[in-house]
Amino acid sequence: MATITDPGPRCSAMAHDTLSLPATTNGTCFALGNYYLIAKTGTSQLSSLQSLQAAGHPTITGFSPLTAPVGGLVTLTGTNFDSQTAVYFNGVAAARSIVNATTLVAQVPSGATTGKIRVSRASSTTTFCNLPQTSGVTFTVDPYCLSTASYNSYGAIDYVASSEFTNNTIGLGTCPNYTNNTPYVVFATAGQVGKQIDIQFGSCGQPNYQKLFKMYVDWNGDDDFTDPGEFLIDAPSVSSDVLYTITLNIPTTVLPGTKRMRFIVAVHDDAGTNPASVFSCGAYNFGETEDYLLNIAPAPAFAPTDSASEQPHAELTVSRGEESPSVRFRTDATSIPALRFTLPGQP
Ligand SMILES: [Ca+2]
Ligand SMILES: [Ca+2]
Repeated sequence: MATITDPGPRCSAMAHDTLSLPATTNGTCFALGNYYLIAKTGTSQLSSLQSLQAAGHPTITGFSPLTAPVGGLVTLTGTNFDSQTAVYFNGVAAARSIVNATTLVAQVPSGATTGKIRVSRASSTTTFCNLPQTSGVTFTVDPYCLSTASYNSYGAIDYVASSEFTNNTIGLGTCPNYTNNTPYVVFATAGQVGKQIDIQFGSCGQPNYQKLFKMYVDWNGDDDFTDPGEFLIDAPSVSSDVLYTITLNIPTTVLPGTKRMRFIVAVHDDAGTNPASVFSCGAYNFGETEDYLLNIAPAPAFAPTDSASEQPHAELTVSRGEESPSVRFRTDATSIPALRFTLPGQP
């Protein structure tokens, strides 16, 4: 048996303690209660100590999605999640909802920056040793504002296609609140007139309630959709299962490069979701926000003079299906339970 008397510089924040343990490799980290210690002497018995290491302490094994904006939700998987589990995004404490001992949902906190996600015991000030309390993968904070449905039902974007890609989720039975589709890129040229993007909405297996649709592009690349000309389509009423075509005219003045493009479909209801209450940022009750990228190439050196800036920036037309199928208005949009987010130690 070796006597451990000094936790060493790697665990300098924790209380010193004295206890007897089997001889172990110099520098090995192991746990006792809420404390971690580094062995200072000994050369063997390492394997017999492994089971001690994670006792009671949370570990993180993965998270999804890999990127989200401030306010977005990230599902963590790991071990020993309980009411004492604290979550940090690159050092910034986050509210979280414990689902069970191996799953929790954390909310990206204000002030979070891109970096690793860490879990720990809320009551512990221990500097952890070499155990996996920190994600191996970096979490990226999306600089764009959160736009999301609060509940996953009644409305979604099921199909988006351009000449570059087809993103078809019709019939998959999924009904996400937000989808980051920035791996899908639409290519266009500054000044181009009539770039087409097809889009279709769905009802998540529910009745076809009346929905609104809005489209934004961050033309000047400053991570928002609020500059003049960035709010492109404001369609107060669209239907499920109808193929629409967006006809997009690219401003002649836009600088080359990738631009964020945002689609929002939101179900009309009696709890405040109407066209006047849905913006490029924020939450609405039912529907889905999807983000894509638009890659703008420079205008040709000798572009025609009939400038696209003279044209409307975008319009939405029915491409296939009924223009005015029977749609209903939601009147029961209340009382769906949501995850409850708290910081450890708060009621
Ligand atoms: Ca979708
Ligand atoms: Ca902008």
